[in-house]
Amino acid sequence: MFKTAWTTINKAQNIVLMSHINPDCDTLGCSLALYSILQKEGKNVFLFNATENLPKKLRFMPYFSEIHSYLPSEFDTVIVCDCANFDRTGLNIEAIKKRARIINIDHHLTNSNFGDINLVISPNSSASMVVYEMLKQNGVKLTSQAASCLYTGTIDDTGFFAYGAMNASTFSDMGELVSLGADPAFISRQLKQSVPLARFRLKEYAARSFDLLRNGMVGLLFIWQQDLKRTGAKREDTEDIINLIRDIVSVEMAVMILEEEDGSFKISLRSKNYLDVSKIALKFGGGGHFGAAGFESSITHAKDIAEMILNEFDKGMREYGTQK
Ligand SMILES: [Mn+2]
Repeated sequence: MFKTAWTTINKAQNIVLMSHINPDCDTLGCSLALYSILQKEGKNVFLFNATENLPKKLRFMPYFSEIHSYLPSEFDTVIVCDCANFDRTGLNIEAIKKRARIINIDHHLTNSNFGDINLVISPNSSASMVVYEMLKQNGVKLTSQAASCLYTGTIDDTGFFAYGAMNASTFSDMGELVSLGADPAFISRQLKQSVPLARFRLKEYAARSFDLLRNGMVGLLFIWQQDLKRTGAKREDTEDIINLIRDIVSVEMAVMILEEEDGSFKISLRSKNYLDVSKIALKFGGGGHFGAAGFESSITHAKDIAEMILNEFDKGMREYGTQK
């Protein structure tokens, strides 16, 4: 599988690298690493991301400034990174399929195998590690920029080696990336010691406003547009808030319901030990991993979404109880 994917990529001449909307380190890590390598191999490569305002925090990643929110006029191959389904790119798959071959590189359990070639390895710590494995197995020499990108994607997706599908080779791979030029201290500083004041204020709001339900096993937080306005926080500042609630000792499932600018909602789910939140997300048209998943909803009342999720929580916990 690793060979087929790389052979196909090698045959291509005009390649678009796609990452998911509201990108994180992993989706950018994959696409920027491949950009670095394919450019060196003499390909025409183009970085696409549909998000208008990319997270400023990730500006330190190599080639970040070369990401475009439009497509080039010509391309024959598209590589989609870290997307459980094609919609995550913000584009319509039918329109792209007419123009190019699609290579799907991912690690989500819920990946829909939408590509012409699907390099989906799940469970796996990150999509960046899937890319690294592909490059290694094909004897491709990494640039230091690529090593840095893949390290960043993995350290972030594993919550600094706290979760995700890790094994001994995750650690040896990370060691290899460091010897190839990734700088752990620099990357940690960029990711950890870079909290904007507005994000800090939003955390303070979250700590004050969440609800504990089901004997403290469920933590529920609503973030409304007015909360973002009041604190000055941006949408990207909400991304790790849910983890604060998950980390409370009694909490098994944390739920964050974020009101989007257009009045729709983004729902994030986290779990700890028993509950597979990717199953819940999948029911509502989303996806993710065992302990971290999400979906979008255009329902009018956020309270109704919370009610539906709580029902799924009860069902999930009952199921777990009978399996025990
Ligand atoms: Mn990922």
